[in-house]
Amino acid sequence: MKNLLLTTAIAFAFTAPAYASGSHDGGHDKVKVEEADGHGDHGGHGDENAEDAHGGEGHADGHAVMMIGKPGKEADVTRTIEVTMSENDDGEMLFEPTSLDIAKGETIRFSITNKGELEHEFVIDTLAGNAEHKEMMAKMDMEHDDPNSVRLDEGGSGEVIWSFVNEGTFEFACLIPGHYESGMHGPITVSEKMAQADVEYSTGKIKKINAKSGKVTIVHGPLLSLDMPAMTMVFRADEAMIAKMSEGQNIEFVADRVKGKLTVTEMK
Ligand SMILES: [Cu+2]
Repeated sequence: MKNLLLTTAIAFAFTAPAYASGSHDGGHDKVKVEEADGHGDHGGHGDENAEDAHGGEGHADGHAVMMIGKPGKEADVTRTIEVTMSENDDGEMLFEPTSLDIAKGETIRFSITNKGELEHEFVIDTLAGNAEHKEMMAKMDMEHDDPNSVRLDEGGSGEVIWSFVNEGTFEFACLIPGHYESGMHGPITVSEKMAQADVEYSTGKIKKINAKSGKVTIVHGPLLSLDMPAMTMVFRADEAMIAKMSEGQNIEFVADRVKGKLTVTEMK
């Protein structure tokens, strides 16, 4: 685990702007498959994809380039996203985060941890691809070993490295029978640019900070994204966020519901 954390930290430290290298395929049309340049590892790849369950999307040379993209290479990773899988006491099965926003051209390392007490999997595909796959799984729970998925025993961790070469709305899911229906799916939005610019900041003044309990009281203007009027409220904030705050400070911030609690997620 320590190793994984360290790797993740390094990956973050070297995270490059997501679309810095997007221009080399500029002339191609959207679903066009990137050709052989840079694929030095043909031999090792072919057999992994030999039994491609997503017929039609596979490529003649054995590289399964799917609508959602293609297996990514360690060296190309631009960002790591931690994903956890778990169950709760209400019988729901959960992914955290619940949705993923990705910029076209990013190669993502999904670092997946199964914090639950059941076996789970993380599969990324189109909605149709997942639906088809789910139907097959319902007939027979088979364990796949495709590069777009990882299946983990309780307490296990693993990763999927994936290059998102097409824009669109895709899906991450657990297709073990019954799990999708219990909540284990969420959207993956791949867009030309990250949706960051859409985030609306609200103004506020920090009235009180309780670092111990991770709470901060803010006298704030309207919270547009949450459809709330101006008032004084208590928000959650993590340690790093609280470290940047001081009482009496005027801030611009974004609040969102994190695990049901209003939390300061961005501040400037
Ligand atoms: Cu599951």
